[in-house]
Amino acid sequence: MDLRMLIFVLVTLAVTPTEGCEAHWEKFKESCYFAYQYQMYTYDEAKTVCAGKGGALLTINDVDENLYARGLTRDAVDMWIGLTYRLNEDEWRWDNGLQLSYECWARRERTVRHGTEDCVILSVANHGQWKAVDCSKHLGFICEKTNEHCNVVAVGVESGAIPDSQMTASSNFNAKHMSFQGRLNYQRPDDLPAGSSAWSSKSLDVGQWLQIDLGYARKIVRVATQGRADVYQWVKTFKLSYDDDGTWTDIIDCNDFLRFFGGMLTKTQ
Ligand SMILES: [Ca+2]
Repeated sequence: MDLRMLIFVLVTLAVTPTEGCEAHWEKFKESCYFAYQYQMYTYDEAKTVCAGKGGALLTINDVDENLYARGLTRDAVDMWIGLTYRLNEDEWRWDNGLQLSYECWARRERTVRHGTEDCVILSVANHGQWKAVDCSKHLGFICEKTNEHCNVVAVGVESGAIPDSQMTASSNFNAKHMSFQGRLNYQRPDDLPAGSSAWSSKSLDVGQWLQIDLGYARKIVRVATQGRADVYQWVKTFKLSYDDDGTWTDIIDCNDFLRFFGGMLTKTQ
């Protein structure tokens, strides 16, 4: 190794303190964290600072993350986390709107909520447990950047967790190409006729649809499509729409243009 290469390696190590996170951010599992404890901010100010850095106030999803966050406080300063009573006046919610999957309230804190105590801290006095305080206090805070694609799980079309009755279509070509056969990697059960593979509409025209009832509101981040298994036939492009209030809404892009997906180039790609 010559000297230039050695210097390059040393510099590289110095400017990337934590693999996968920007400088000054710490990595833990799938997220990057930044603890502010030298300048004090209100809850709203802290939220703005985190957003300005491409993150959000910390959301605590499990006991490991809570212990890690407690370590970030260094037992010195109370820190805001992204938990508030202001989004929904009936319950505590994470600032991203999600419900709590894990809770770590200091003793009696959850039930005792006084007037304006609508925001939550990791409390030093309570060893990192959660405490509700007035949102206008000036405190430290923790920002988190998370990769929302890290915890993606299949909704159940491929596995069958979504039953046949929740897969409907504008039309079906015949009994071998029903809507419920439009599953990824579809395997024909023995009691269905040979040649059963893939959903196909009755006619070949624009406007045919396949509808999946997800059962409850879910955030969809990926859609996979696939051509027919036994014949070279596939959908080239498609659009996506969703309905959670009785009105179908098309997926559009950031410029309000209707977004088309797919563009399968071959039977399987
Ligand atoms: Ca988190």
